[in-house]
Amino acid sequence: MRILPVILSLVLSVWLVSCNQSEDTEQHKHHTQSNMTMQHLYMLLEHGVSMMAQGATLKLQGDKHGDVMLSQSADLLRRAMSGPEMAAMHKGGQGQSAMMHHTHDLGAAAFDLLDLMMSLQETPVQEDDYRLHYALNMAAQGASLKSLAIMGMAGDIDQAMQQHGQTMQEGAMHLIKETSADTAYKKAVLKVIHLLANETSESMQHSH
Ligand SMILES: [Cu+2]
Repeated sequence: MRILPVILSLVLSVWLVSCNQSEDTEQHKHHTQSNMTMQHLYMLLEHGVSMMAQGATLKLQGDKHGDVMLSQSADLLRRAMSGPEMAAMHKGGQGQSAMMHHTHDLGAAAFDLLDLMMSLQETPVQEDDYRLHYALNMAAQGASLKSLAIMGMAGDIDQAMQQHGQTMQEGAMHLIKETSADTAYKKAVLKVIHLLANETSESMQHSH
């Protein structure tokens, strides 16, 4: 007759452990899901910056499509930074993460730069500006490759993407090496490039 309580307590403890595990799994799923959303928002932002760089170059050349690209970039930036996903993450307590801070720093710098780009006028070739736009695009594309790699969805190829992303960003840094921030415009472009090339998004990988 002693066996029954033993069995009961065993059943109970197995049940408790499995509940606990499924709770952990749920939590992990939730966490992974919001990391994934965060990376996607960050990628939208990176794409917006890449479009800005190209739009601004077209605008300097007097091409009207430049304005279209700049306004589409503005839509993308707004979608990423003030959409329902961002609001939900802040509500869920993720507003203080390093990744979130970095994303908002980048978003704010990108909006500032976009304002300046929108008032660019067609000008005779300005080597510096073209080089800066080129570097900005490279830095954004490099960051985007790295963001995709960080999500770890494609096995070994992620490593190659991460490496090429890094190469693109180093290329961007090399291009701007001799550019001095002697105008507000250059300063704004350089700021976005530096934010893109900074490694903060990598810390996401180890945060869970
Ligand atoms: Cu946020």
